[in-house]
This record gives sequence, C-alpha cells and structure tokens, in this order.
Amino acid sequence: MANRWTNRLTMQDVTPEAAFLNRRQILAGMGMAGGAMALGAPAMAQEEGALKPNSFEEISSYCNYYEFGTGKGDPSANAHRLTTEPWSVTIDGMVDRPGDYALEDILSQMTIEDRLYRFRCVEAWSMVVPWNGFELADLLDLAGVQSGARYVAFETVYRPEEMPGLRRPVLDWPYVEGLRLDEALNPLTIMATGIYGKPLPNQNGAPLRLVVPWKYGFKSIKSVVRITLTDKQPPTAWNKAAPREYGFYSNVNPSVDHPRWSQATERTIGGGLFAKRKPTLMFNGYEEEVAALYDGMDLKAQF
Ligand SMILES: Nc1nc2c(c(=O)[nH]1)N[C@H]1C(S)=C(S)[C@@H](COP(=O)(O)O)O[C@H]1N2
Ligand SMILES: [Mo]
Repeated sequence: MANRWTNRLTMQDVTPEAAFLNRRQILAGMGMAGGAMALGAPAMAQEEGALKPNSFEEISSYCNYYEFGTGKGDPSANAHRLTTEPWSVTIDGMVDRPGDYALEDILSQMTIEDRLYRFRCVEAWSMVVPWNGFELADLLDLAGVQSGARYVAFETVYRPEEMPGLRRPVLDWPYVEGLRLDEALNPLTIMATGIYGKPLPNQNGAPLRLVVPWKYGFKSIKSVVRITLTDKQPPTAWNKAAPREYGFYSNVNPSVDHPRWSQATERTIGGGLFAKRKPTLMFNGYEEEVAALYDGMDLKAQF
C-alpha cells in the first residue's frame, strides 16, 4: 500500500495546525516579549512542581486518531460513530490460550489502577494524563506467553463505515504497532480503559488502548482488537510510512532529533501561546524505570 506519497509523508505534513501554532508562538515571542514574560511566569512556576494533569476537555479535544481525520479536532468531531460495544480482543500467536477475549471477561479479571503519566507526541507537544487501566503484563498472563515469544504486535479496529479517515491512504491501514516483550511486560506499560475515572472517550482510543509513557505517543495504539505474540519484530504503521523518521523503538530522547525538527523541547498543551517550552526528558522522565531495557544499545542507531 505504500505509494510514493505515503513514503514522503511525515506527521507534520498532515498536521498543518501544529506547524501553524508553532509559527504563531514564534511570532508572538518576537513581537511581544514583555507580554510573553509576564504571562509566562505563572506557567513556568507550575511546571516546576508536581505533575499537573491536563483537563478532561484538553485531553479529549486535542487528539491524534487518523482513522477519524488528520486534524487535531477531527477525532472529537467524528469518533462518536465508533461502536465500542460489544468489543473483543483476539490474542493469538505464541500463547497457550489463544482466542477472542470479550472485553467484559478481560475486565472482570483485571485490577483497574490510576496512572498519572506524561504523554509526549513525536510532534513535540505534550500533556499529562490521569489514565485508568491495567498492566499489559496481567492481560498477557491470561493468555499465557510461550517461551519463544520475543515481541508483541497490536492492531487497531478497521471499520471504514465508521472511520472516515480510512478512505484516504494516509497510512497502510489498519494501524499497527509493536513492542519488544520486555517492554510490554514493564509495569509502566498499561492498557487504558478511562481517564479521570470516566470511560475512555472514543477519540482517545475507546474502549481499550495501549499506553507506553516513555515512548513517543504514536506507539500508544488506540482501540485495540488484536494482540499477537511473535518471535519476529513486527511492522509498525509509522515506520512503514516513513522509516527514516519513525523507528521501531521510538523512545523519547531529547538528544536524538527527528530528521526535520528538534526533540530537545516540547510545547505543553494548555500552557497557552506564551508558555515557555519545556525541556524534554530522557525516556520522557521514566529513565529510572526503563533505561536498563536498553543497556548496551546505540539509541541513535536504534531510534
Ligand atoms: N489507531 C491509532 N492509534 C493512535 C494514533 C492513530 O492515528 N491511530 N495516533 C497516535 C499518536 S501520533 C498519538 S500522539 C496518540 C494520541 O493520543 P491522544 O489523542 O489520546 O492524546 O495516539 C496514538 N495512537
Ligand atoms: Mo503523536
């Protein structure tokens, strides 16, 4: 499905709003330095304290879910069309108990926890999200991972009749993602079912989406219908579209720039046009928990 157009595509090519906002910020910063300083100070003070979650409104209205359109507001406008009940997840490949698992049967065996995580998009914006969900490791335990398995592949639901974005070949649909098995089993890796104690809005990936907080946001695949254990590194949607720009690992790393923009800093959603950009943290601030997964790896080469 990869044609010349999709090969040259980058996220910023199809998200003009992001580029527009960045230009506005630069212009505002140049022309109105005094005003920017005065307005920027409280926002900076907030950033230095504990993690402050974004509002439900911010999290559910500024989204990337290309199956519903490439604009940040398209998912919240269109995703109500997605039928999320009934829902089941096929778990197959190298597992002892393959099958179609009904979501309610999964949930009855999982402990739902609150997890307040930083969320960093590869486009260099970020939020803080109070997720509800369960550890992916617990779901994989239900299915029984076999000893030869080394990777976990994920697939998003494919429903052209409910997802208008699928009519355009922006990506090679369905959206697919993957993790190394040890990344999938890390206790930080969750399957989210809600935010702020409410069911996950459709635009945020209802009824069940992956969240991997130390990786760029596109790894956190939405509306998952298939999980496959395998011994081979699985293909991933953005890597297929632009392999030079989006690697399999895609760990947040301020010292490895995207070929077309810096990853050293990020724009915080909700901070306002005058907010100071925040320095991006190694592994998005989760270095202590995950750095050991990558011991001995060249993180520039395996980006
Ligand atoms: N199926 C699917 N999953 C997806 C995407 C998508 O377009 N389709 N976008 C990804 C990207 S680029 C980001 S930044 C996050 C955005 O999650 P949010 O909208 O809940 O903030 O979802 C990721 N998961
Ligand atoms: Mo993203």
